[in-house]
Amino acid sequence: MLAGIAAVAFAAGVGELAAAIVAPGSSPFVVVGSALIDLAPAWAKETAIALFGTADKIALLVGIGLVLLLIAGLAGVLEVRRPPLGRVVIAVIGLAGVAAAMTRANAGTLSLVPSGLAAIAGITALLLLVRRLPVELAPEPSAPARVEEPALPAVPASAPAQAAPAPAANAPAPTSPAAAGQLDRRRFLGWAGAATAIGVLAALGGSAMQAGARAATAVRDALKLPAPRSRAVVPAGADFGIDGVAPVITPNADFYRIDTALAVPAIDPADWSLRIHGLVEREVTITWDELLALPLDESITTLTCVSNEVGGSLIGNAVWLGYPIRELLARAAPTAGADMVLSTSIDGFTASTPIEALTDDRNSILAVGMNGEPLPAEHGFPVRMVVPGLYGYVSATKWVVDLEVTRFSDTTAYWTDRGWGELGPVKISSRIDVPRRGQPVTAGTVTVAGVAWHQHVGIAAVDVQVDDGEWQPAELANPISADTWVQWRFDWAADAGEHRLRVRATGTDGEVQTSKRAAVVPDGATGLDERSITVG
Ligand SMILES: Nc1nc2c(c(=O)[nH]1)N[C@H]1C(S)=C(S)[C@@H](COP(=O)(O)O)O[C@H]1N2
Ligand SMILES: [Mo]
Repeated sequence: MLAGIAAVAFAAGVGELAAAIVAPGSSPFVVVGSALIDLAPAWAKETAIALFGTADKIALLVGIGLVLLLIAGLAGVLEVRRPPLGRVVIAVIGLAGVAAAMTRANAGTLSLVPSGLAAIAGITALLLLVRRLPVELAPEPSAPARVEEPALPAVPASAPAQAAPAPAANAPAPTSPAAAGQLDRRRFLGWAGAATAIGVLAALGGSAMQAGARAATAVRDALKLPAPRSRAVVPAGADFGIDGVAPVITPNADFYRIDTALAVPAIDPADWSLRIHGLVEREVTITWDELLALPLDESITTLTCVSNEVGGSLIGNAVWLGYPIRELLARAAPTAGADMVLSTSIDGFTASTPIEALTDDRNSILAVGMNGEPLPAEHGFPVRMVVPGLYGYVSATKWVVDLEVTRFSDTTAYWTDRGWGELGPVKISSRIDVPRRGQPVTAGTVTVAGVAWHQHVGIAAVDVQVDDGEWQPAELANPISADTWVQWRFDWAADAGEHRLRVRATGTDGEVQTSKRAAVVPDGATGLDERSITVG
C-alpha cells in the first residue's frame, strides 16, 4: 500500500509541476475537478454548496485527493499480488486525467502532458518501489499468482522472514534473514519516503508557480467592466450560419493565440499602468482606474497573424471594448519627426507600429474587453492594443505597459529584429471553409463558403473558380465593416468526379488577390486557397 501511495504522490507532484510549466490550466487535479463539476448532477452541486459553501471547490479537491489515496493504496497491493494490475490502475487514472484535460474548453495538445507524464512517472515509481520491497513482501516473479494464499501476514520486524529467497546478491555480508529483512525494510521506507517527498515538493513548486496566474484569474473573474458608451452591432445578414464556416464573431475560446510568452503573464490590474514617453511634449501615465473611467466604446476588428498561411486559421474577429490610442497620444503630443510607436508588453515583447496607424481616424484602441468579457489572460489581460489593418506582430501588443514614441530609424522591435517586414499591413485574402477537407460530397448543389478579408480597406467581391473555368461571383454576407472579415457563399452545381475549387477576393480599392504564391516570411503569405474535391 505504501508503495502505491508513494508512487501516486510522486506522480501527482510530477503532474502539477508539468502543468505549471507547459499547460497552466491543465493541472490534473483541477481538470479532473472541473470535469466532475460539469458532470455532477444539479442536486450534487447544490448539496456541495449547501454543505461547504464557498469552500466547495476545496472540499472537492480534498475529496479527489482522498479517493486517489485509496486507489493508490489499492494499486500498490494489486501490483504485488497480481502484477501488472497496479500499473494498469495507475494508467487508467492517468487516462482519466488526460480525458478530463482534453474536454476542457481551452484544451490544446499540451493539455494531455501533465496527466500523461504523471501516469508514466507513477508507473515507473511503482515498479521501482515494488522491486525494493522487503524480501518477505516482494512478489516472487516466477511464482504463479498467489490466488489461494491467505492474506499476507503482518510480519513483526523481528520475526524470521517467511519463505525469504536468498538475500540480494549485492548484500554486503552474510546476515541473518531477519537482519536482511530489517535493512530491506528501512531501505524501502527510505525510497518510498523520498518518492513522496519529491512529489510533495514538486506539487508545492508547481502550485507556487501557478499562484500568480491564479490570483490574476481570480481578479479577472471578479471584474465587471463598465458598460460601453456605444455598443457594436453585428448587422442582420452578417452570418450565413452555414455549418463549418467560421462564425462572423469568433468565440474567445476559439480565438487563435500567438505570442512568445511561455508562461502567460499574470497582471493584477491594480498594479497596471501604461507609460507614454519618448518623442512627446509631455509624458503621460495612465492607470487601470483612469482608463476605465474614460468613455469606452465597443468595436469589431478582425485580427490576423502574419504567419497565417493561405487558407490558415490564425485569424479571428471579436467585439473589442476599448479607448482610442489616438486620444492618449494626443495628450502626450508627439513631436514632429516621430514616425513610429514602440509598444512593449510586461514580458518584454515589442511591436513597432507606424504612428499614423495610431493617430489617423481608424479605430486603433487600447482594448480591455473581448466579446463582452475582460480580455482572457492569453489575449492580453488586462490591456492590449488592437489596430485595424495591421498584422498582430506590428500592432496588437498584449499585456501592454509602455508606448515609446520614436522613429523607425532609431529602434526596432521583436519581429522586425528577426527579419520580418517593418510596416505589416494585412494582405487581402480569402479562405474556403466548406466543403471541409475530406468531407464526402455528392453530386448536386453543393454549398461552397468561407471568409474573406482586407482589413481597413474592405471586400468588394469574392469569386470562385471550378477547375479551370470562368471566375464566378460568390454571394457576400452583409459586412460588419471594412475592418472585419466577411463571409461568402457559392452554390456549386457539382457533377461526379475530381474537381478543384479556388477562391479569390477583390478589395473595395480594386485590388485583386494575387494567385502568385509567397511564403509568410517576411510580410505575409499570398496565393489562392484551393480544395481538391472528389464528388461521389
Ligand atoms: N505581448 C505580446 N503581444 C503580442 C504577441 C506576443 O508575442 N507578445 N504576439 C503578437 C502577434 S504575432 C499576434 S498575431 C497577436 C495575436 O493575438 P492573439 O493571441 O490574441 O490572437 O498578438 C500580438 N501581440
Ligand atoms: Mo502574429
